[in-house]
Amino acid sequence: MKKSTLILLSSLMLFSCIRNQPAEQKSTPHDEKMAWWREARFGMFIHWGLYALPAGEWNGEKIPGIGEWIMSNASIPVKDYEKLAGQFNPEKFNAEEWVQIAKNAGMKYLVITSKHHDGFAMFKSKASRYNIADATPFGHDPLKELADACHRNGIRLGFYYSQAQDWHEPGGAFHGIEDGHKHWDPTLPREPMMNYIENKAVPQVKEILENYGGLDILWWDTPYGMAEESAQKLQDIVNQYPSLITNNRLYKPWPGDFGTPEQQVPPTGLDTDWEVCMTMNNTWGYKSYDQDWKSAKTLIRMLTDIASKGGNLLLNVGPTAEGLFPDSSIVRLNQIGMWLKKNGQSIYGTTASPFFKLPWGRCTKRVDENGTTLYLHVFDWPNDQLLRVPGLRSRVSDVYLLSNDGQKFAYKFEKGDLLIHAPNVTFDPINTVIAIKINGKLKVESNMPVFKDGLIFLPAGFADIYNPGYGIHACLKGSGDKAQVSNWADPKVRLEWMFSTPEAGVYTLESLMNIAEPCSLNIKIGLRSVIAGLPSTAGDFKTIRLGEIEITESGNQVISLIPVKENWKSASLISLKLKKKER
Ligand code: JFZ
Repeated sequence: MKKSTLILLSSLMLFSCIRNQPAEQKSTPHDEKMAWWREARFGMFIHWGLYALPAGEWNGEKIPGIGEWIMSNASIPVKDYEKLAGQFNPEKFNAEEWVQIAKNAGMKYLVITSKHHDGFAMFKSKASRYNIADATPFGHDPLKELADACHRNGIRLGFYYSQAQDWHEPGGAFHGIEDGHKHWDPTLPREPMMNYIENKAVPQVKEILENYGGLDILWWDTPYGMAEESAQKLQDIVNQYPSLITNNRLYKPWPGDFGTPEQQVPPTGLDTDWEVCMTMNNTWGYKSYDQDWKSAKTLIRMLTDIASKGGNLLLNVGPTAEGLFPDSSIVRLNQIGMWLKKNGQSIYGTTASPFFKLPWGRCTKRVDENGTTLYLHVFDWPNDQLLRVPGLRSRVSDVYLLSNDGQKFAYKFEKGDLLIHAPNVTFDPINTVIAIKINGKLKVESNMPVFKDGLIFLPAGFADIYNPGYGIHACLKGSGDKAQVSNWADPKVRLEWMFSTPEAGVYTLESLMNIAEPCSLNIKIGLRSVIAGLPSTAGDFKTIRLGEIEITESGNQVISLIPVKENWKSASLISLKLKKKER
């Protein structure tokens, strides 16, 4: 659920009725346009272009970084990169097959690179001859076939278009242009960016919107060097297509229809519509030797996590130069599809969790004319046969296994929590979905941590982990009392907890941590901050005193732990404790 909603709601009242879209709120034309997209929850991203040919290697050298950036990362001269077009002949490309794989994975839409930063159009274009139909032995337009296959199969279609970066054109942008850097190829003459916008980007965007039977999504990217005037020329075209959905990457200050967290899942929901774009390994465009694949379990839980926060997942595939999806991608998509066939009802058309944090998993909800259903996504099946649903204040009419509604669960209320009797069988080790039918209105009392006897305990499982898109990700490991934030090695990772306190005052801080080498943490609450020096704990978890900090106002707080990057090495954390200091 959204952090801002939470703070607002719980500061208004402790006992609250939380709904994602209040019934009395009328839907606007924007809501109508977004309706299918919000319902869809899961789509496929496809990064396909000339870069699939070198597949991560140039002149016999493995080039680090994401595959579709090889031209820039290996500083390949424009004339040399152009030669790839002469070899591009994806004879095994089969649009129907691609769409079937997406559909079978439970994906409802597909977004494909029509032109990436390398400037090569993967569609037939009159605006530039540097395109797949005119410059390759393949000689025709695969996106036309893909569009037809999508329409046949009821899959919504989006095109990615790199409107700013175009490494092939004298007026195109590239990484570093804003800092005055030069293009790596000195033989490419320079022209004003507006020339490129007017002569290539604008006509090509018109082409893709006109020639494919209507796109559902236009996915802009990396607005490097974009002037508002250029962005406006493109937006004017978009405005002629009122049902077209666009992202927030046309021009930095413009929000578009949805936000695009990249390679990271935000720890809480966002105030806008949003879609996480994510790779299954570490590259978007095909790299032959990137075999660092996320497991199906990770991906299924990720989709669930995102849905529980109200967002979409756009999961990437990088096809080969032959036109095939990598086998490792197909295998994972198939596993996700099998899970969704049983449990799709708990993902499609659902809205965000009404709960603060659930130590054992996630929750999604459905509110429709048949009433309200909560879907409990159990990642860690309870050992003590009790699944606790904190602060549920509604009446309940049924609790059952979503994949088999004959499997009912006994339940009772205790001290304001719903306790579900979970038998000693794990139904699905990846994610078991239990449905709760709510009788009447949904009411949930927030289980945000509150001070008791001048003390507050903030466990790892309640932390919001802010990971960087590109960098080492920290994660929650283990469950229950042993849950820990581990792999906290990248100083860009910060941890935050929300809690509430009835009293302003000075608080002492301590934490149960495992610290590899002496380092320091910047700790912030509101406008106050302290730097805590952390000793090495010699490979064990130890209680570390972090100093004291003043909380200047009572009510809801956010505490942040931010590594001091100069000396950060690696740490794990089990909990944080705050204690009110007696005067
Ligand atoms: C962009 C592209 O550059 C990339 O090739 C891919 O298409 C991805 C989906 O989108 O990736 C980015 C965007 C922003 C940053 C890094 C990569 N960034 O801000 O560091």
